[in-house]
Amino acid sequence: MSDETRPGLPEGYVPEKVWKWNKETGGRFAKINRPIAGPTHEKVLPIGKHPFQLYSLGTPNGVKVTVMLEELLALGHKDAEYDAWLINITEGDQFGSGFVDINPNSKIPALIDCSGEEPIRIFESGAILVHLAEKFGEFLPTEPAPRAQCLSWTFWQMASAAYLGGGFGHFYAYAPVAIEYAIDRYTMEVKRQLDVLDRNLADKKFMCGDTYTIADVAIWPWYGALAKGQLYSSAEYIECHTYKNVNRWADEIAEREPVQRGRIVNRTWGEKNLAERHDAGEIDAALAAELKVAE
Ligand SMILES: N[C@@H](CCC(=O)N[C@@H](CS)C(=O)NCC(=O)O)C(=O)O
Repeated sequence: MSDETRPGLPEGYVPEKVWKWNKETGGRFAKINRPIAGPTHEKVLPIGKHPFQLYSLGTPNGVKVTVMLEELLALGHKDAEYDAWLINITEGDQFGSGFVDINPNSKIPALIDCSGEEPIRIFESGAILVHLAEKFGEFLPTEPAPRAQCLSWTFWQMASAAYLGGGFGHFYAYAPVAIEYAIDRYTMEVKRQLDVLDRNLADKKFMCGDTYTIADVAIWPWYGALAKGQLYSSAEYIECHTYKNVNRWADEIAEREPVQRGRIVNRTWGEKNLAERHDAGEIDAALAAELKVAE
C-alpha cells in the first residue's frame, strides 16, 4: 500500500520525503531519544576497588548482570566482587563521554573487567553474561550440545526483548497515543514469545534442562516479570496467569538468594533498592531494612 492510499495517524499524516529531527516524538522517554550517537557531555566515570566495575541501572537488562555477579559470589568466586555505579538514563548519564567510551551504543549495562593486565570493556548484557560465564566456568555448559542450547536461548532473549520493551511495552504503556494496529501487532508477538517459553518449560525445570544457566539469568528479568504481571500493568490484558510453566519457573528463580540480592542493585525505585553497591554488606543492610518495613 502506498503512502497516497493508506490512511494516516494522525488523520492526513503522510511521512515527509526526508525525515527531520524537528519535534519531540512524545512518550515517556522522548527526552532521551536522539537520532545520533556519541557523547553529549564530558564525564569521567568513577572507578572503585573491585575487579569488576559495572555502570548500570536496575532495569531488566541491568538486573541480568547484578544477578550473575551475585550468583558467582554465592558460589564462592571472590574475584567476582564488583562496584555497581548508577547510570541514570532519564538524566542522560548514558551519553557521558566516559560511558560512551565503554558502550558506543549508550545503553546500560556496561562493564569493565579490571582483573587482568589491561582493562576489558564489555557492553550488551548477553556479551557480559558470556564473558563472566567463561571467565569463571559457571552457568554455561562446556559440552557442545548443551552449550549450543544455552547460547541459543541466551541469544533468543537478546533478540526478543526489543519486541517486548521497545514494541509491546512502548505502544501499550508509554506511547502518547493508543494505536490499535501497533498494540495488536506487538501483543500478538509477545504472547507468541510467552508461548515459546511455556512450551519449552513444560518438561524442563530451567530453560536448558535441570541446570540453571545464563539463559535463565537473561530471560527471567524480562519474561519472568511479565508472566508475574509486573511489567507494563499488562497482567490482565495478556492473561499472564495462563502461562503456567513460565510462572512456575519464574517463582523458582525468584526464590534464589543471589537473585533476591542482585535484583535490588542499581535500583532507585520500589520498596527494596540500593542505588550503588560497593560492598556485599550494603545489600544485606538494604534487604534487612526492607524486612523491618514489612514487619
Ligand atoms: N541489548 C541491550 C539493550 C540495553 C538497553 O536497551 N538498555 C536500556 C535500559 S533497559 C537503556 O540504557 N536505555 C537508554 C537509552 O536508550 O538511551 C542489552 O541487552 O544490553
